[in-house]
Order: sequence, then C-alpha cells, then structure tokens
Amino acid sequence: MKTKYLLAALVAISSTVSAASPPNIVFIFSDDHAYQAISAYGSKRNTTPNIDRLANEGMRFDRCVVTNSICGPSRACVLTGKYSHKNGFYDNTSRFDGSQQTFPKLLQQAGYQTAMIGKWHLVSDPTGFDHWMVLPGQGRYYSPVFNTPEGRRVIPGYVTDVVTDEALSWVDSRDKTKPFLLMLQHKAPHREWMASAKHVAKYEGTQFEEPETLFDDYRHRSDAAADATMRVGDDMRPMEDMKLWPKGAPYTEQQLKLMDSATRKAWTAAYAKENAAYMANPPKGDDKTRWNYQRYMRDYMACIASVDDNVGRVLDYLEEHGLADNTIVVYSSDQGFYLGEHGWYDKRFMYEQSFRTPLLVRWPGVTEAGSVEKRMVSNLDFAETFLDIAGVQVPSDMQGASIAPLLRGEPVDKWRDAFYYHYYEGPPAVHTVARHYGVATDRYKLIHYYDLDQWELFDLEHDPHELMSLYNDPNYAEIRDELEKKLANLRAELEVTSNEPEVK
Ligand SMILES: [Ca+2]
Repeated sequence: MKTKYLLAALVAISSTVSAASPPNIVFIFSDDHAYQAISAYGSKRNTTPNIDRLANEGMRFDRCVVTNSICGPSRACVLTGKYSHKNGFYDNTSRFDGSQQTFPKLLQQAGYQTAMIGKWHLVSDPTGFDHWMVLPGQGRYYSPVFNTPEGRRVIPGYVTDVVTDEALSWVDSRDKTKPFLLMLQHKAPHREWMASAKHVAKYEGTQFEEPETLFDDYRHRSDAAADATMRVGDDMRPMEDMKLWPKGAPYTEQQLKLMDSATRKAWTAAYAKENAAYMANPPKGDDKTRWNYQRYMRDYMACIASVDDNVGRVLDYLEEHGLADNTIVVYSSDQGFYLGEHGWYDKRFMYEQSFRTPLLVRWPGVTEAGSVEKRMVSNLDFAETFLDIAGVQVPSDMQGASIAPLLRGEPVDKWRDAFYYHYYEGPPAVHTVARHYGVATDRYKLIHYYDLDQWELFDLEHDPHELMSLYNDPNYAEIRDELEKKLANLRAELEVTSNEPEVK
C-alpha cells in the first residue's frame, strides 16, 4: 500500500517535471528529395538556403539510411520505429494497420498535441493525431484534394504552399498550453515534378552538371541494375515527365485546368521555346538522354525551390511567434533519389543515392551549430528519437535507437556498425527492380537479389559509385564472410523469418 502510494507520488512528480518544458517537434518530410539536391550536402546543381539554415544552426547527418527505399514503407517505418516485416507495410500495395503502436500516439498520450498535414500514402486513415488532413495517394501538385475526418476538401493553389499554409494555420490555432508535434509532409519533389508558377521558369536555359555515371553500362554487377526500367534516357514518359505537351493532349488539358489562369500562362510560356526546338529536331541516343536529364533536373530542382521557400516560411514563423528556441526542427525525405546517377531517376536500390536520405536537425541550445555526424543513423531511429526527446519511454519492441545522444554531443560508446536493408516491391511492379536485402557498414555493402539468386559486394572506399562488385574477388573472401555473418546476425536479431510479405 505504502509502495503504491509512493509510486503514484513519484509518477506525479516526474510528469510535472517532464510537462514543464518538453520541446515542440516540427518534422518536415519531403518525398524523393535527394541529398544531392541540397547545398548543405554540397549540391553543385542547386541551392537550398533555407534547408541549409538547419545545417548551419544544427546538425547534418551524412549517412542517414532507410530500411526500405520506397514511399509508404518509409512512412510506416517512421511512425512505428520498425521494419516492414514488423509493421506490415512492405510495398506500395500495402495498407497501414492504424491500430498498431506509433510514436504520435505515444506522444499524444504524454500530453502532446499532434497534427499530420500533407502526404501520407498509407491508405488507411491516420490515427494518433488531434488534427489531420492528408493527400489521397500521391496527391496532386495543383488544387490539391485533402482527406480529413470531416470529408474531402479541395484547396486551390500549389501543393507545397498549401500544405505549409495549413500546417501553420494549425500551429496558430493549437491548444497553446501543450507541446506539439507537427508532421508537415510534402508531396514534392515526387514525379511528375510539376513546379509552381513562381519557379517553373527558374532554370530555363540552365545547363546542369551531369553525374559521372549518367552513361553507366551496368557491367560488373548482378542483372538487377541492367534490368531496372528507370533510365533517364529510355523510361521517361514524354508528356507527364518531360512536359513535351502537344496541344490538345487530354493529360495536358486536365493538368492545366487545375491551375489558375496566371499559372497556366506561366506554364505555357516556360516550356514553349525549348519544346519547339525539341519538336523541330528530336534528339536521339545519348543526346536524348542528355536532353531528358536537363529537363528532369530543371523540373525537379524547381520543385525543390518551393520546398526550400516553404521551409523558410516555417522557420520564420517559429521565430516570429517566439517558438524557435523550444522547437526541434527536423528536415528529411522518405528516401533518396537518383539524379541521373547510374543513368537513373527513382529509388528502390540499396545503392547509396537511394539507400541514404537527407537528415538535418536543429535543436536550439542543445545541438552544436554547424555540426556534422557521420555515423549511420536511420529513419528506423526517428520514432525512438522523438519519444526520447519528449521524455517518453521508448517501447522495447521498436527496432532502432534514439539519436538524441548524438544530437546532444554526448559520448556514445556503442553505436551500430552495420545496418540491414530489405526492398520487397519486385517485378512486375513499376521500374522492375529485383527484390533484395543486404547489409551495409561504413565501408562495405553486401546485397542479395534473392529472386535472381545473385549477390553484390562493394568497397565504398575504392568504388564510391558502386560500379564493380567484388563478390567473387578472392581478395575480398574474408570480408565477404564477415559481411555474411553480420547479415545473418542482423536478420536473426530483427526476426526476419521470411523474404515474402506476411499476410496478417
Ligand atoms: Ca518517396
């Protein structure tokens, strides 16, 4: 009886203490934003002054990797702190079981106000949020539709601006006696890369630097790379992706109708000259790849420009409302993306450009400004980190680790030296990327394409572009054995018992 009383008193004290000043959390999450398109990560193709503010005032993570490089699975992983085989969301045909444990639910129980605004892509309705409005499916760039608990809403305007408007309006109207979690999730810069009226002509005439591997021949690797249908040269759709819009095309009409008249005008003007030159003399072969690459970069980077503007709006808002000092701002993307590396767009592979994702965190008064962290962290760690930061106990069935100690600059004796990856959406799904799993360390990577029964091993120190598999090289036999052991250990530890999605 006495113990119970004491315990209740202790709980009361600790909840008073933790309720005193838990920080607000603003999680800005974009879709398919490559770290190569952020100037804080050294982009030579664009600048992102607002996203860079987070790096300058906080920490840049140089190797934030994902568990499964595709949209829905990444989002499910962020919410649950678990791999696909534990949260049940394997590929973009899955449906998220919203009855399971998620970090927003736990924060809500701990007294946080929670909101989810923007791209969701988990099919079922969001759970664990006081307020939500989400884009159905991929969402659309102009006049976006939102699903809300009260039904569908269509809001005129450009999606990246609208999502930010709605997010800030929620922060304005929130219960100010409670800390808050805002998940602000952009559709951009997802394919089909449709820019805002403000930026649609921003890169007209710009010549973007080509990546070294734009004309990759896919030799010295498994068949998976050559089999993938995500080539900038061959697999871009002329109308939707390349904006080679002939007059009267139904797709074009449909898209233009969603824009206001000023935007429609800006759009028509922005592509007119280049498209006319293309039609007069359509490029072939390598020239077509080069032309497609330039058009792709032009549109992709223009979408990023709006994302960056809107990150700036959020940071300014926090400052103007006295919230900046007690708010952690995180910028990340659901995964990385190929910007012509290996001749590709899209993601899915365990190669660096899609295995990695940007992660920038500003935690005023705690994280050293301008710091850089090179250890491997993951989207698997986000849920644990947010709970830890809020002073909420991290459930033992979550599979990542809080990165809060790294953000605090505390000495950490033991950190992961290897990471498990598993991609489930194989052919005939779009882009025909063979299913695979693998293990990565700071220097090496071992990948198994199990439907092909083929392996790859890369030494990132000697081959940063991952062009030469060393799996059968006798000089690497010992390293291969070691990686195979690590892989088996990780699969056992994470309880991966099948390579097939389990139907629950
Ligand atoms: Ca994505």
